Amino acid sequence: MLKIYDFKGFPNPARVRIALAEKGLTDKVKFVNVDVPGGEHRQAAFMAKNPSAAVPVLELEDGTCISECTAITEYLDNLSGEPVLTGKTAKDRAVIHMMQRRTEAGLLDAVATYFHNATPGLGSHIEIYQNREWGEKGRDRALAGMRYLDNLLADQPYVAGKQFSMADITAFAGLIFADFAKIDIPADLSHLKAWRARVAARPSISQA
Ligand SMILES: N[C@@H](CCC(=O)N[C@@H](CS)C(=O)NCC(=O)O)C(=O)O
Repeated sequence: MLKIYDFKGFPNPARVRIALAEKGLTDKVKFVNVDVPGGEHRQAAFMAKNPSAAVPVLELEDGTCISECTAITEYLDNLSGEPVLTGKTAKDRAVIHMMQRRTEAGLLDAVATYFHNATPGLGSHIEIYQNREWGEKGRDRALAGMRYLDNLLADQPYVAGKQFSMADITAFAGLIFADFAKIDIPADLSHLKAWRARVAARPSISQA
């Protein structure tokens, strides 16, 4: 059986849990809890699976470990049919890849920079180096990322165009993380808020 090492409720694990639910694969994996707040992800046994010391990790039946939500999602997409989250045509695949990365860097990872540097984050035993100024910069980048998405979503239903994709999952997780880190979506970003409500109504989201 496939295994997912993660910590339920955290934003990156949520990306894979949403992808699994979208693909109807949730029952095909065994979830293994990694005590991230307790620092288990920094211990040798877990770092042998992911040297980046981060969850989630997908472990295949032959022992191959795949980290990075995008790589895991690509693997799941190749396992089963609709909806295809990473695109079908050359153009769709490239646009989804681009928008995913833009959203990951400009929103989700920017929120993470704020959370881990300018707030207590996961606690002093985990946050052994913090740079407050860099953290505040992350917050600015996250707010700019939200505004960018709001403009985009004025003209298209989903982050990469007409279809729900991996880029929407990344953006949705970015907003989950923003809530957690107490970065409010600016009140005037109505398109982003409407998109969020639309995506939140998908059955895959309530399962994550
Ligand atoms: N780019 C990675 C990010 C993974 C990540 O940062 N996960 C967080 C949990 S949401 C983590 O494990 N953090 C551990 C830490 O900050 O020490 C991915 O796509 O999987």
